[in-house]
Amino acid sequence: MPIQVKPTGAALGAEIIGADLTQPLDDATFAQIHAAFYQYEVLYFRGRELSDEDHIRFSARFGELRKLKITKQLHVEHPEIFVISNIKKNGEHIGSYDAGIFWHTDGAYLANPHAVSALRALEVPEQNGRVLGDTNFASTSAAYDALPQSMKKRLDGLMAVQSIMHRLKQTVESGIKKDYNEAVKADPEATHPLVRVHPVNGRKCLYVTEGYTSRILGIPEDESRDLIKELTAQCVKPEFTYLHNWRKHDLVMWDDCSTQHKATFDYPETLPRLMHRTTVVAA
Ligand SMILES: O=C(O)CCC(=O)C(=O)O
Ligand SMILES: [Fe+2]
Repeated sequence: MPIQVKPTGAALGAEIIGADLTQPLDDATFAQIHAAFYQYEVLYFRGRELSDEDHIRFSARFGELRKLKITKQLHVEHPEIFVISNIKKNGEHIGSYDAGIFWHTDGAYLANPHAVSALRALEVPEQNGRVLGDTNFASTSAAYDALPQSMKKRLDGLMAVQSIMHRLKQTVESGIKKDYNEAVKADPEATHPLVRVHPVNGRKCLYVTEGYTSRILGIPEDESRDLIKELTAQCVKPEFTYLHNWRKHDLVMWDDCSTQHKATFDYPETLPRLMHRTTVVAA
């Protein structure tokens, strides 16, 4: 099947045109998509409604899918699917309602973090002809490349703590949540290199986010705090970002080593938004 790869023109992201994800992909088509993914870091597919089975089958081509521990927000029939939604049923949200509130990389707090995430829009909030709830993506490889040599040298060999408690603390402090899901307490944090070497394309990527990075090890606490601030600001500079304006049925996938993302909460609660996400475990 001939497909077209159309770069967004931003530092990251490309649209894949002509791939029919409702059918199993042949190896040659998948190889093209795979190569484009590790080049552009974010890919999107639009225009065709996919089932959960299609979504699972396609994303599992990238590697083993993770069944998350956060049981409450998983799809009842497909535990590989994490539900993100502002919709309530019987007074309770049917999925995670605050995913993406801070810049983050999915699963960074795990010893073996996610490699790839694939998010599909089932319902999008639309107002005055515009779909709200964009997702912003940043290329942490482009952000690293643009650092001065002296900073690259300073970062060489540093390790940082990625902590779900750090995120939850900010969520509670900003009044979004009263407390947090018990299940995630089993995996509260992990230590990773501050600069990761991408396991597939070998690019160096800044692994530091507003949401999860609580501490850089081996340097004084105030220096760690300032450096986290400086590096997270570097990552999300407009020149390293791509803002995705969703359409219903879009499937957007991103690299969890070389990108970070943030959701835009600009839509009223009365407008339903429903997303399903699969995640690939790192090899
Ligand atoms: O809802 C969004 O736009 C992004 C949510 C998010 O962070 C995720 O799906 O990992
Ligand atoms: Fe996320």
